[in-house]
Amino acid sequence: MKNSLKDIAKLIKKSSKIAIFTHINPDYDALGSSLALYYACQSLNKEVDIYIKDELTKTQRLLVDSTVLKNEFTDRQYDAFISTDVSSKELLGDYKDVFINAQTNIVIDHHSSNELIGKFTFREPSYSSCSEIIFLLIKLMKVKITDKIASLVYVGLSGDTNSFTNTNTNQNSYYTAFECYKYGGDIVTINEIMYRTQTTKETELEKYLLNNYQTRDDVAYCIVTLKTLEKMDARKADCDFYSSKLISMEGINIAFSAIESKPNYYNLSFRSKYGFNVRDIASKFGGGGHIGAAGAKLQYDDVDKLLNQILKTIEAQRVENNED
Ligand SMILES: [Mn+2]
Repeated sequence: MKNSLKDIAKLIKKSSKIAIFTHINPDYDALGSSLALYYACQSLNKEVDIYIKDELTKTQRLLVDSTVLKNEFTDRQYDAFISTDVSSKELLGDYKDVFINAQTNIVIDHHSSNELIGKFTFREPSYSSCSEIIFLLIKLMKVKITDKIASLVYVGLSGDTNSFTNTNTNQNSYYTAFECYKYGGDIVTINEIMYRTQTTKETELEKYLLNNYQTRDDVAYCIVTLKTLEKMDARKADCDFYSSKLISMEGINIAFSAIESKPNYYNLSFRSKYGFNVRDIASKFGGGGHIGAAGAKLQYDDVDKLLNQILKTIEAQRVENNED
């Protein structure tokens, strides 16, 4: 059953102890949506904790205060458990059981999925980011929107639209951006950090990408093994920009990266140009996401076979979708 945001706002207002969760390997929208909600609950004098286990990237740490994040779950006495931007149980990581077994769990999301349903669920794929939904929710909660909240919403919105260039960008994306600016969001600094700050490590990783990407017809891809990551002293999250970078290439309609995050475990990240669907491809590997940006995680012993499997799946899916 789908609940209204108004119901959820009321429920949160009634709760005094709240736990907030988002997806593993958090991206900007995961961080923006969960933390904006965290500060909103705090301003209503709620006792609120936010659980994120993954270590944030250097860039992410410039945008959010990582010291408020908790990673050890010891206390189950919350009135409400809320997840933001989480489309499936698996993406809750170590908090999966805690969240699913909670008495009052609330799912707020913008993926077209029905793999995670809470006692209360608001899921609306027409929003380009979950942060936009959280922004509406916060308004319904009658929270005073601070510059900090406006900045976090903007971080999530900008992240999921890739600065308003992904095909999911719509009028509400721009309207929310306008509102974030109006409420004092630090747009200039956020843009500087997200799009104009490249660490030396990122430059090295980009160099690796440009030297090692491959193409097959209109598909571009890059495989990164654990050995390579270790050699570059990098983590999977540091390579998250690979698929977005590759999709911008002329003549490329589908791009992906396969990054080995632990021995024989690969994270796939897909991007497509307008008119091409990568969500259906990711879902063939047990993942999901959006038409233009999707991902999956899987175990595979042989990297060459994995690559073959991905390329075959892309072809098969295109036949099914009737894409040229
Ligand atoms: Mn999102």
